[in-house]
Amino acid sequence: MKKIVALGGGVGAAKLVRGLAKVLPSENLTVIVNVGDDIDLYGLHISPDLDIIMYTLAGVVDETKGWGIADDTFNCLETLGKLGFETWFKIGDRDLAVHIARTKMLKEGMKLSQATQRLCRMFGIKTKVLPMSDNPVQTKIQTAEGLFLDFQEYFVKRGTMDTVASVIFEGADKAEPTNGVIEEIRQAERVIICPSNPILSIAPILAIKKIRNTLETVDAPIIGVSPIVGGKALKGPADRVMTSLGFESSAYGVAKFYGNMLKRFIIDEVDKEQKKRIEALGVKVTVANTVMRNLDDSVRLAKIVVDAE
Ligand code: FO1
Repeated sequence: MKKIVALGGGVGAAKLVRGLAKVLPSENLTVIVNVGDDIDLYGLHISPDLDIIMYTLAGVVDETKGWGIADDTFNCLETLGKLGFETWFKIGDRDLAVHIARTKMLKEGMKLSQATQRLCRMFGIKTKVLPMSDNPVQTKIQTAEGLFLDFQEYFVKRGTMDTVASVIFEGADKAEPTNGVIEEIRQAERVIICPSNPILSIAPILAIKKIRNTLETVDAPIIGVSPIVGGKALKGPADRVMTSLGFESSAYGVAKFYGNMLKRFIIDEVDKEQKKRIEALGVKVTVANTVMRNLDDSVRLAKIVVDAE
């Protein structure tokens, strides 16, 4: 059975990872997760992308939103609002328990990767979930109007309304990959770049030099899945961010963004006419139905990803 490393961010990655976890033995799957979206709120350390992956693998995610815990209540947030705190980041009561537990572990001296391992164990998750780094990396957004925003301010507070002029991964130049990340990539029989936002979810992982260098020199094929279908992002602002940063908002544009790192790119059937253009970049192409509306879709796409040569 193939050993697979998947790189990803939030909801799109979680959907594919859920499928991969169904088709692979747990010891054969490692997920390396973006932490550039992490935020400190009310004294708590929140790692939204790690949480989305964990909740999805544990089967407790709010399927409608793709983040947060299903059937959560918001009593704490409501009271915080009454006490005059900002409440734009919608943390549910059960979700809050995870942030409290994580923050306590970090305060006691655990690394983020150790806290993640403990949380995964508590949720009964056997897949190895690794933050890309134990060091802080903060995604910052410079807007066309000259604002300099924290990622969640751009994403949630302002609802991605700003035109992105540039993206900075603060701390990435000094960040080390989490222990085990490089070895996992080197030992993998294939590396999957999940259908996550290339610029906001995958680029922060690639901004860690040792991870990028390893991916650029690894023998295992790197297989990407396009998060852009028919020119539009399946979720979030990837299409607009690609355009504002000068990339074509298309499967081709994403393949070009990843450059010669990619061995194969999986694009949606609606984009099949882009196959030849992408192949001209030196990337093999698989055309498939890539939209994951339910677990069956995730499993179907996971099988395609695992079997693609
Ligand atoms: N996403 C939103 O669009 N709105 C929210 O209020 C929000 C709250 C939130 C709380 C905890 C958590 O773990 C994730 C949360 N997310 C929310 C998701 C998250 O901000 C983004 O989806 C990712 O950072 C992008 O991958």
